[in-house]
Amino acid sequence: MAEPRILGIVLAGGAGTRLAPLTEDRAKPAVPFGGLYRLIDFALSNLVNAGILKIAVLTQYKSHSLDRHITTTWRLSNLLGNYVTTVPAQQRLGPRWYTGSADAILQSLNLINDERPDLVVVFGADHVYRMDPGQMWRQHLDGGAGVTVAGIPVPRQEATAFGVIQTADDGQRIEAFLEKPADPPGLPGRPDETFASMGNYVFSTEALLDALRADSADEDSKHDMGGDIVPLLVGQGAAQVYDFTTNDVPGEKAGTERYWRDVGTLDSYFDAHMDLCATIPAFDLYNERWPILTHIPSRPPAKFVHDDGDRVGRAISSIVSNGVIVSGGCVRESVLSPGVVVHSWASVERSVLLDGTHVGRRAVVRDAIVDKNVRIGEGVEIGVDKDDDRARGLVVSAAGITVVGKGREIMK
Ligand code: ADQ
Repeated sequence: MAEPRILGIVLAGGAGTRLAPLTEDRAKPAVPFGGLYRLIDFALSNLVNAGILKIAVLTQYKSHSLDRHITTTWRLSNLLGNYVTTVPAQQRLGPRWYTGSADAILQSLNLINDERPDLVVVFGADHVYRMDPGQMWRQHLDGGAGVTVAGIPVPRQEATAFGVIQTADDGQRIEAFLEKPADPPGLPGRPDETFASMGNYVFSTEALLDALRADSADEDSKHDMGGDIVPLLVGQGAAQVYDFTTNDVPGEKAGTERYWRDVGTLDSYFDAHMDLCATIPAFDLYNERWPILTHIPSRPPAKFVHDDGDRVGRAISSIVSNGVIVSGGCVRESVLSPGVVVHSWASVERSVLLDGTHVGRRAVVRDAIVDKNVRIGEGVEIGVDKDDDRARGLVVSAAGITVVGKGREIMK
């Protein structure tokens, strides 16, 4: 077969309630990550780097900042008919918003009808990873299935949050698919691990359309991709798995362990940032052969000033974006977004500071996630005494990470 015509669909309607307060006024795919990025940049970069250049991003919940990010950043050349376009919920099939991710696609069928693709590649928007989807759709074409689901082994106790894949003896055909089972089954010979769906699918267009039509007629369905569409195709013997651990990405040493993080909770979001700060990070933002693309704000380079006695402006094991000024404070194992300012004798340790946040003189910020444009006053301590943090109305995560919501001003 000649190169297949492919339409990319990115599901970006998720509310991300477990990331609150970071998702108080933005959709989960729009949550900032890694200093300069938004979560959706990872899925979009993977698709675009693989040459999928017609992409619809289906949005619903609090989509304004997501829409602004996509329309200002992801502008592909119109001349060649390429696009990344956001598609808001529009009540195309009656007076209802999307009831689930499959309904989002059903209500957007006009996009598929316009493009007439051979394959529809449906990716989630919530994960941090690097993947070449080309290897997945080539396996899909070779295997002749209706859908191919990307899978990754995860610890069994974490699999309650995922779709779990059980394969036939050939290791490829999916025999059973359990969406978020209470007691996930282990892998043969590896009882502590489960094969989880990554929420990324390659569909042959006809198989997707047939499944969506059948599902829309089912009154008991929740019209969800993982909960309904994939199990329907599994029931027809038309689903196969793509093992993400076999994916090779240009610029990475063959055999490098695949990194994939669902940053759906405050703790996993925090941990993934700490991964970036490691000397040899498990996820390498610096691989220029498979770049993670985003909008880089035009701000001046980062600046570090003061070196007198106990006042040294520095950052160690940290990611520091442009527009940051570290003026006589010390930053360790932290990720600083554009425009963050850290003043004299302040200490920022194991923290994620989003755009425009200021840390005052002698303040301490530790084990914390601080959203945009927060003012932390002189001498204030955040993340040091968790009871103090809760008393100020801050969220403290299960693992003890303090989270400061957007625009807060915290003074002594
Ligand atoms: P979840 O992530 O829990 O599980 P879901 O909440 O449907 O499933 O989110 C999947 C993607 O769809 C996300 O990118 C989300 O933003 C988006 N989405 C959700 N509702 C939407 C809507 N109404 N309109 C548009 N987009 C919407 C899924 C699979 C599991 C799999 C995990 C992997 O169902 O089988 O294991 O992803 O994380």
